[in-house]
Amino acid sequence: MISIIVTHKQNLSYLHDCLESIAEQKYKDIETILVLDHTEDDLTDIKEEFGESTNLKVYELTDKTGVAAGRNLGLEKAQGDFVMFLDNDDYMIGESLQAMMDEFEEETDFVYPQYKRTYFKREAVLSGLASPYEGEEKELAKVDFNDPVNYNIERYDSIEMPSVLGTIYRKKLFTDNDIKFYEDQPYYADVEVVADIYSVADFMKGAEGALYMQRLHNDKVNNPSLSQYPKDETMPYYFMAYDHLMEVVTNERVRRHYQLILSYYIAQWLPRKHRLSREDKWRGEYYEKLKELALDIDKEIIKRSDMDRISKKFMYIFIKGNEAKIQRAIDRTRFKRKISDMRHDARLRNKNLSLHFFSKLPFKKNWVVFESFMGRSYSGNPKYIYQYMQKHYGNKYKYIWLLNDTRTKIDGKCKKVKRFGMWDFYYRNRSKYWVINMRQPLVIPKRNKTVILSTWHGTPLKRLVFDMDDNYSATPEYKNIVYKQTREWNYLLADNAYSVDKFKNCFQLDDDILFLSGYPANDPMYAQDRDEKAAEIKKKLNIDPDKKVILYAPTWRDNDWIGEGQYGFDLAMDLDRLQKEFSDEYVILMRLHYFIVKGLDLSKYKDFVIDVSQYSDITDLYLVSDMLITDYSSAYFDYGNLKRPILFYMYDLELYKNNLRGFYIDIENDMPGPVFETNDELVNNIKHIDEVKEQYKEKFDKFYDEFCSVDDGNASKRVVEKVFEK
Ligand code: C2G
Repeated sequence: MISIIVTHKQNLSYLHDCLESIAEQKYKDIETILVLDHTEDDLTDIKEEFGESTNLKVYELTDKTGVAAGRNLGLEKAQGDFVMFLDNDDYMIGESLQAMMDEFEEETDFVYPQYKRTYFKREAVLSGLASPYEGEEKELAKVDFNDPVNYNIERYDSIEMPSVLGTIYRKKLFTDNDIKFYEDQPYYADVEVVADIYSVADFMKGAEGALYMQRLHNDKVNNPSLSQYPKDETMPYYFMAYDHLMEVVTNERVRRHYQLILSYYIAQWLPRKHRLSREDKWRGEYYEKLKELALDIDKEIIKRSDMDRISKKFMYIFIKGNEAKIQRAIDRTRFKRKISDMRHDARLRNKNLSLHFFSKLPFKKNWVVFESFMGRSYSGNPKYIYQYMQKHYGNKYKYIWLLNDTRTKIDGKCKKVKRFGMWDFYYRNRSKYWVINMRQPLVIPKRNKTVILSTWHGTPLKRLVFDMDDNYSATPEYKNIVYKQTREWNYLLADNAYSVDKFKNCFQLDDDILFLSGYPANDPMYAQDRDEKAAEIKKKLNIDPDKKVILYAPTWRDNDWIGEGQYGFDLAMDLDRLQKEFSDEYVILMRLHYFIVKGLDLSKYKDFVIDVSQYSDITDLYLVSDMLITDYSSAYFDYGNLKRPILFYMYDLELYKNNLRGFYIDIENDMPGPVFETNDELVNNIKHIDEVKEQYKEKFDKFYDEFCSVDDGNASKRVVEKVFEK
């Protein structure tokens, strides 16, 4: 029997995936030992769902805590001849147990699986939707699966990576040799045990049909994984682990590999940390210890490694141990790295210009920079705040628009600046106010007195940032960057009380920066001249005045990724059919999301379909249209202000809901218009739009009250009066 040992402290949804992967194994001679480490989770449902199928036995740590203690308790309780450790956030794919058991012969000590890493939940991986962990395939191509040392140890370039996870061991390997997990080692527990195991095991084999998925945590802020803890904190344990390795590892190949890893570590971190660390451990205690360890490293190891020239040079000096030379090398290495980075990166050059020059120039209390959709257009909340300021404050302020294309037409007198060009850095440094509707670039540091007015660009329907499950886009880098950016905001506008609530959680913000103002971009929908304005826009777009207008504004999909901020889009709308049915009565405005870079060829539908994807401001398009068709775009919350019918053509609802994003709102019950998935229903709903409107009246009114009722045409005024000095 195999005793599968799982420890659990938090993340019930992870544990669910993990146990499901055990339950689905055809190999049934197992027991699952779940050790609870003072968890606050309620496991009733888990026990019910997996009790039988995994032969679940639950134990609790009482006077101890930590993964090591949990696994040791599991080892004590294990009744099988074989043991396997599975982390509660990881899972198996395929018939892993069977595949590994098939490889065991009499003398085999352990059988290991293939390891892959992922940010995604099991369902996303199984359905083939989740993109693979970047670089994994390249990494795997370099190692030999059938060579255990190469695959399980030499494959990794940090000491914490080799692990016991997913491997099936003969239990006597642990009991006969008195191998236990080190309970005083909270961060690098596996490293030391792996070394112990390798020093006693003689026969090991890989099972290519077994696959263990290590889930990388995607929320560094609330739920960091080992490598994401601050180095300052984990260093003593790093040293403890390294000392242990040097003590027990006799295999020369493995020793040299660990020394190489240490060299990478020193070359990468020391020049950086030596200067920055406040407590100066990187100048004192840590520095001394690293120097001592480095004395044993053979120059040849560094010479033959794939380190870059700058790192190699640094390490040659470091391992020799001459104090004065090392100090000089640290400064020189840092400088050389900076120069080399700057040579390749114009933004970094400008960043340095900012740091050393622009940030020292006097601060201008009446300068305001505006940026909409990351410089893509003159639109959204920033545009309407700007227009209000122009009208009511005139010359009192200097207005600067940051644009990808400085030929963009902007009303009134303002300075147009190329986004990320040198002048962007200059103006952001000197201006007191930044008015944005997405996220500001961190490469341009905010000065202490800068006020960031984040207006955002929509009421959230799809889950955002910290509310996103482990699926597409929710990588730790993303969460970490957003966390940093949102710390810099001084105000965040919300269009309704619901958004206040959601933003607080998804951005992890305190109450005090949230401002329930309504959206400035929705002001024109309440303006007295809105119909005249609509007629003008209709003319500008060459729309036949006798035709009614359908605006189709779908959102983007995380899995259509092409490049950074760039996505593809497959049209699921049967335009031939719509043309046949409706071209006498309607015109369709085709408005793809600003992330979509691949345009559609609509030439065939001339006069019936007008491509307005490049049109700057969607508010104009709302004004001229008689109905909106969308899918999961927050556009419908804004459009709701016009009280015109909205259709939700959600042709990929299941996929979007379960694997791409998930929603905050109950799609089946609470949408203010029909939700459907086929072209038939689309045609039918358009045909009977008056009845549809009538049918949804009650739901629509409820929706309007909850999401649109703060907007009244005066949001710009409220915002400007609150944020800007009179
Ligand atoms: N938008 C647009 N054209 C589309 C879709 C959206 O111009 N075809 C604009 C609208 O102003 C909309 C905003 O972009 O309100 C946000 O669009 P979403 O489709 O909701 O997508 P996203 O950019 O991911 O923002 O809290 C809101 C979320 O962040 C969603």
